[in-house]
Amino acid sequence: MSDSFAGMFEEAVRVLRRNDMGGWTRAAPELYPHQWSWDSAFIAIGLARLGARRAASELTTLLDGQWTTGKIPHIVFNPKAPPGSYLLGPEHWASASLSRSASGTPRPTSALCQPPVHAIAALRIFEVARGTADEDEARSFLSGGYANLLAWHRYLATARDPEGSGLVTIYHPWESGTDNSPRWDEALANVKVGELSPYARPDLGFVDEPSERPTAEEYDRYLWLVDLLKRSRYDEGRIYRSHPFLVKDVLFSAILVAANEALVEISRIVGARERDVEMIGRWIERGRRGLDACYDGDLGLCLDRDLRSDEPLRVRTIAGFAPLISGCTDTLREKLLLLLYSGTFAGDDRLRWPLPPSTSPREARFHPRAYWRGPVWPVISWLLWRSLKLAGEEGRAADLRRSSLEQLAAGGFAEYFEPFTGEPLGSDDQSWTAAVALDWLA
Ligand code: 9WN
Repeated sequence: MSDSFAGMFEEAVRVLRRNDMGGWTRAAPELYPHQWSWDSAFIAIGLARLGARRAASELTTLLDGQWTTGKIPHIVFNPKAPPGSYLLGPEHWASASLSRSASGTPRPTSALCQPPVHAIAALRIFEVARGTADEDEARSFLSGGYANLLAWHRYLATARDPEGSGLVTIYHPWESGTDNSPRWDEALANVKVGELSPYARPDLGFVDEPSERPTAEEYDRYLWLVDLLKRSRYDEGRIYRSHPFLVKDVLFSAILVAANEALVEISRIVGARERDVEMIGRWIERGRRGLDACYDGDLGLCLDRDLRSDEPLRVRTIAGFAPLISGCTDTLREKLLLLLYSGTFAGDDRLRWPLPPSTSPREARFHPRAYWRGPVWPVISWLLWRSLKLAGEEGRAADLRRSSLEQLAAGGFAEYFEPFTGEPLGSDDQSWTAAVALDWLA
């Protein structure tokens, strides 16, 4: 561990212990009192550094919430959370009563999903445990979870990609994990909000300023889209026919490719059938082809596509670097890296640290404090760092890691950071931020 970050590892452990709910971890102490899907995957990656058993239980408790369709819901609820502490509690989603596929889960769940980091996390638990006393434990966790992970990826490759495009369709900005990113502005503008019951915003009580959270207009649309999904009884076919927000998400799709690469390795470790391995291989190829087709030569980025308007969503955000995460040709990687380190992203000389902001500061809709419209998110930095390492970009990966750790040393384990000042924003003691720090420091 690097001396200059002495004490940070222990601090990160303290955050994860504070948020430990007994076998699983809440995403943040107050703002997010439940178990979130992709948060848990990142948390498991961090916990792997403390032992395989607790890291594995982070994922198995999440997988207990899996629907029979294979979907891993974006929230598995905490039965002990104070009522009203999070805007949409289990009673609002009513998942088990509206959909038979959600009825068998021990804890209630939401009905959306989030990017599939889980197989990457599961493999990481094994890799860290390999050659230690935890290896058998990690191997039996992989054997137990393999079928769940395969079912999850199959769900994404089928229900979420009936076109066979290799790209995942999302039904709600929350599914992207990058909720108020300008990626979704145009698609959301086409959603006509109907009659909504009045609602309060508990999230605004847990941050310093409302500008750090999505606006009232955005929230109306978020809630309206959930109402429409409920009316469809969360049935994929009905949603596909009538839902006004259907978007091919390039970041989600790229994470799926990377997760499928991890699943191939897992399938070999657990001795899965060869035809599974072949099928996963086909998903990987299809995913890369789909992402290639989304590359926009003018912006030099990969763009999401609105299926309702059949138009690409033209805005420069971190999601545009999706092919770095999925893996791509050397030529495309070179072009993307040039842009990533240019003044349009991490090379902007006003930045406190050379870390990629969630939205390019050159975009008119960039906002340095507003959540996914500009701030730096450590988990996204971690994903890019991992991709750089896999691509053999050791020097760039090392710099990204160091700058990220400097950011955390100065601002703590915040949810996200103002890119120019480094001010910590959103929730304090955010679990996934502490988790990626553990991985970086171990
Ligand atoms: C809605 C928990 C989650 C993250 C998302 C982040 C934020 C929720 C919210 O918090 O979303 O899912 O209420 O704002 O955008 O990426 O998983 O940390």
